[in-house]
Amino acid sequence: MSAPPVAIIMGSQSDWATMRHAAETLDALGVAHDARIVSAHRTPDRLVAFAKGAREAGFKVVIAGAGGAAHLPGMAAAMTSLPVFGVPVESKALSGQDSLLSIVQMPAGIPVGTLAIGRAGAVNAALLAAAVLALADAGLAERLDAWRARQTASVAERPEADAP
Ligand code: RP5
Repeated sequence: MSAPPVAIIMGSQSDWATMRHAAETLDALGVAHDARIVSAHRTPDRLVAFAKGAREAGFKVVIAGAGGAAHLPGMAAAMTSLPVFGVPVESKALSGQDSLLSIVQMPAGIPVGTLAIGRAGAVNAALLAAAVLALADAGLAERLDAWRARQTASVAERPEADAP
């Protein structure tokens, strides 16, 4: 059986609080996905097996979230030519700046599309994954446009005085 189009991988269970926002955004767009814990440091063999087999398994896009010394997105990208979007998870020690710099500064030749730190990055990674898949899926393109139109319609013209 072919894998769903999007793989969401993360370095630890503790990353799920961030990465669930990618999963929820894909759910809202009707994009099937599989979320897995794959640590570059603690489960390196699992990472190799996943990344080397991702295309053959049927995945089309990989979203990889990690924090701290965040090697997961880059190492995954080193072993698959599928598009890899990296989400820097907000770390306790350095507020995710360590994660961001670990993910974004890839050497030329192995790209990782790096998103913002934390929830915004997870949501946007899902939206980018959907945009890539929508290139070959007219129904998804319509759902993505509708998602964006709903977002636009939800923005008030003026702030509520007592809202946070
Ligand atoms: C990274 O180390 C993970 O991606 C996580 O963000 C960070 C901390 O992991 P835990 O100690 O919470 O498992 O590999």
